[in-house]
Amino acid sequence: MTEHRSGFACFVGRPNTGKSTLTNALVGSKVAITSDRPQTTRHTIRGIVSRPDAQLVIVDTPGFHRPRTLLGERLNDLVRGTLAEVDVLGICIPADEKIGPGDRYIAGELAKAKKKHTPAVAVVTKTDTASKQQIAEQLLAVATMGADIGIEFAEIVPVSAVKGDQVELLADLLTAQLPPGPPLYPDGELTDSPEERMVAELIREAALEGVRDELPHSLAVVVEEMVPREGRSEDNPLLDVRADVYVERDSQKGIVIGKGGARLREVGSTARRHIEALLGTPVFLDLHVRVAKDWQRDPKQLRKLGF
Ligand SMILES: Nc1nc2c(ncn2[C@@H]2O[C@H](COP(=O)(O)OP(=O)(O)OP(=O)(O)O)[C@@H](O)[C@H]2O)c(=O)[nH]1
Ligand SMILES: [Mg+2]
Repeated sequence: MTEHRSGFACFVGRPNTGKSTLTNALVGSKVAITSDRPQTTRHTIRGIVSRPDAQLVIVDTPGFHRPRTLLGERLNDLVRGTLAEVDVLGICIPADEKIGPGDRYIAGELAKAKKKHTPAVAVVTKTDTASKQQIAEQLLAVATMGADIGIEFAEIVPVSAVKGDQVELLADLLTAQLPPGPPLYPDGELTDSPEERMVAELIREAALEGVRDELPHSLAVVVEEMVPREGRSEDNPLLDVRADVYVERDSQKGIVIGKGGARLREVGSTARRHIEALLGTPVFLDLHVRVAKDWQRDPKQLRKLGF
């Protein structure tokens, strides 16, 4: 029998490179919300992969971005802190996009963290969107970038989280970099995110669908209350969830609510289905849209919204 291993791997990378989708694929369950809007992830989210020989905890991060607001700066600090704490670093670079300054900047941040001898793995994501030749070229380009920056990747792995290609292999390769140790979380636990955070995220994910420009960045969700409806019998429960959807300007409020409230109703019913699936109980979801003026730049508001 081999020795049991356990520890943490984190994913960094430009916005939209598939970090959260890959985290979910590795865990085999949706622990992080995903969207085609950049900067979807705003917290570090731990997804737990338990196997007989190892427990691999994936830390999905907001990536790294050019900070334009106080929120952006806070998120970058959060990611930097995570890099210093994990056992193996993962950088995600999509197969279908040329390597750019953003990737090189992030690889540079990894190189700094790697000074502490943390191994780094490069993941070429979204291989289902690229030809074999494109993938081969990207693997080479990633190795070249690593050499330029002075970071030697322990592995460079092509994966498709959507198709499930090579996801198992990536789990094996990350696990191989972990130190020996006992499980860190109880078997069967998939994430340590509090339920209220997960519920808020599912609402934000539904609200992100179909909004454009600056609005995705302006959205924040806070769950104010989650209580079982009184007077319900045990076999007919209902959970009352009351949540606030925040935007930054009055003009955005109307967009989120939609004509006659149509859009908000749609967001509510999509989110409710996902929350019911997560919690395994029928839910009554009560959403309110509120304005928190320029919250991304305001320390007080950021605190209120959980950053
Ligand atoms: N075709 C394809 N699309 C993918 C794959 N992985 C992710 N995507 C898509 O890429 C977009 C971004 O995915 P996310 O997982 O949210 O990316 P992220 O890196 O976590 O993004 P941020 O949290 O904003 O930094 C979504 O529309 C995903 O559906 C993949 O393997 N194949
Ligand atoms: Mg993400």
